[in-house]
Amino acid sequence: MMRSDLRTLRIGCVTLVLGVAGLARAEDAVRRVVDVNAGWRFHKGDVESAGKAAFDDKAWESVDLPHTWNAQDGQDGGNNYYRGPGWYRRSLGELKGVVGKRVFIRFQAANTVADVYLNGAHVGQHRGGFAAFCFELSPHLKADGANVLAVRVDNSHFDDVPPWSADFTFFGGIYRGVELLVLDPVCISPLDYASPGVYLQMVGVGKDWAKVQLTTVISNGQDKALDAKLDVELRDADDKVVLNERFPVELAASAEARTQHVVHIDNPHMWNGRRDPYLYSVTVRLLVDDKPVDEVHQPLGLRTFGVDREKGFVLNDTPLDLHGVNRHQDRLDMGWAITQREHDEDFALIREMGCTAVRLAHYQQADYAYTLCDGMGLVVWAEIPLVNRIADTPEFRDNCRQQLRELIRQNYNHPSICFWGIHNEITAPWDQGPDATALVRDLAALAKAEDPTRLTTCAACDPVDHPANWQTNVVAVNRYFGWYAGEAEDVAAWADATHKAHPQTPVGMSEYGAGASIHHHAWPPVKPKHNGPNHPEEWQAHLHEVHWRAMRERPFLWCKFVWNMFDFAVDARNEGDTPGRNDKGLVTYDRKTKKDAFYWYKANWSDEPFVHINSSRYEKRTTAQTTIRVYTNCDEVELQHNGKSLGKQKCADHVCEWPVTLEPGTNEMKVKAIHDGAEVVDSCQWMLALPSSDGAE
Ligand code: GCB
Repeated sequence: MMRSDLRTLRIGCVTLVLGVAGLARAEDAVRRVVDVNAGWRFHKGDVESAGKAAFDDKAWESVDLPHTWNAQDGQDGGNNYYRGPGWYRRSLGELKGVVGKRVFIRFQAANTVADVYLNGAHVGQHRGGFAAFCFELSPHLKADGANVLAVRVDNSHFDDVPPWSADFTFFGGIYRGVELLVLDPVCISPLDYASPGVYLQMVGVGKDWAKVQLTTVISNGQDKALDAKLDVELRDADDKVVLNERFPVELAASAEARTQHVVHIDNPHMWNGRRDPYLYSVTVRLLVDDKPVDEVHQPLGLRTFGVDREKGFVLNDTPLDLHGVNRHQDRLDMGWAITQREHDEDFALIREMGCTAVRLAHYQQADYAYTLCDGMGLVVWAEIPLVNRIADTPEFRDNCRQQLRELIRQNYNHPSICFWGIHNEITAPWDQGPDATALVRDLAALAKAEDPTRLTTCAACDPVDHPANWQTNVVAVNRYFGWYAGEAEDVAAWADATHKAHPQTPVGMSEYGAGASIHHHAWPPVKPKHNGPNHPEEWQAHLHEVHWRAMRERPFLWCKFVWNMFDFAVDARNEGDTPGRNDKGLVTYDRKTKKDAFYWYKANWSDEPFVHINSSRYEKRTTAQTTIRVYTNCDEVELQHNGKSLGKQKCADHVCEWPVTLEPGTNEMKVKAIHDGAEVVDSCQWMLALPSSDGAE
């Protein structure tokens, strides 16, 4: 129930002047959303009285959001990046007045604990670095004079907030966007764990019908009971209205109502993964006295899914092999403060490689990332940051529960999400904490209570049989054969044994991989020291060849996720070619270079014709005899060496190999294939300098 202090600000005229471009244009919309990302002042460190309205911040740095204070020190190694408080301030300009409006502020994320002040008053605190959060500003807004917003964000360690420890940098700051919502006193609530306030759930499907249950959270900020209406409009992918229904709703005075209605859709067009990621759009409009006072738009994808212990993932009654990558959200020189442009680039690469699924590890990612997956038809595993070490306290458990609720409620309507991930490697012997079984059991039950339609999962590690790893509907395991332990070839026997040992639960592969530098090379590939300075690209490609050959023959592995799509920052690491980097990506941290292993997967997973010469960056050669290897999804490839054809080859299993004798000096290598009448090519240059007999090159 909402308290009656949700009164609206009743002042003067109709315009909220924020000193930001764009607001005036938003005025006509039923729901006004104002981006307040530009024009902030920032100070790293704590400052007494920085929350006060009159505080002078002129000397502070000017920044725009998204922003992090760790873009450099979080990626340069040494495990010494700044973890502490930082302050942001911004004027919302002079408030000329908002007649009967309520104003909310919504942060898409800030890491880790954020305290929000308006005009010196503490508006609210949010604990957790990855979910959106929303506070109502109305009671603290001033009718005249500037309205000053101040936000203290702190990325220190907090005993009650996961993650406690993990293999990635915890970038501090307001690293996603912030917006103001200017709403009517009677509105679809933005305060239900900062969710859209509308939940769409497919509750039944037949040959030519589907039934969708719509739950709407409505906040009545008026101190009188009201009869309102909900207008539900469903449009197909061509923007044609296919359903429009109205439902009466009764709203008690100064209270929140949760209403439920069911709509029937004739001849539903299913969301079918990458094969056909068909989306409807739903508008839920709230009417008072038959006038629209608020509206929310959400995607709707209709699908059924499940996991079969033998066949793996099944989408709309047809098996679909879930293969793809894990993705972290950071980027060179930007940390987590990325924009839609970077998300677009990341997911274009993931799509290009031919993934059918993605694990968005190890925390809630931007709403926009899940939106891209909806549109591309990628099946998503979404998760909370319950990684490695846990605490056994009620406060820690409550925060896990809060972060799980936020993840689920905020992302409920993304059809791409089929799995809620509860934890990652919390039984790790190298980071031993308290027994996590009770916590995981509690969280798995909460996920089911919040959302009975999705499956719960986890990423287990040794000891895999620990009961904390077996509390979810399906389980997956992180295994680094051929890197941290054992040989790459061990994966096949491990998969068979694990499948057999768990007759009740489907098991998948949540992580596997190897580090690789585009500057380190060795042929033939030799297994390097995982924490050593030399990480040859060829070993990574070899390891992935072995893994994929074994896994593709095992449909019972319900997921197969490479660790990782991109190199990422771990300030505590020092290995490979760059301190502070985990280099297990198939693409470099700056997204500029696709490593050879990227093309191995593209050859297996994508129909887009290409040829790719491996080791093309292994430019300086000292032995004449070598093998040229080409990854391709074309049937036949021709090789030219210094302009001379070495013949065509049928490529077995996406790999063509030719023994080559390099010539002293420049060796121009060129491969080409014809696919559907079109030529695809790749080329590179290698230099051979034979060591002289006295040892000098
Ligand atoms: C894991 C973790 C992941 C690490 C990865 C690695 O098992 O889940 O967070 O980054 O191993 O590279 O060691």
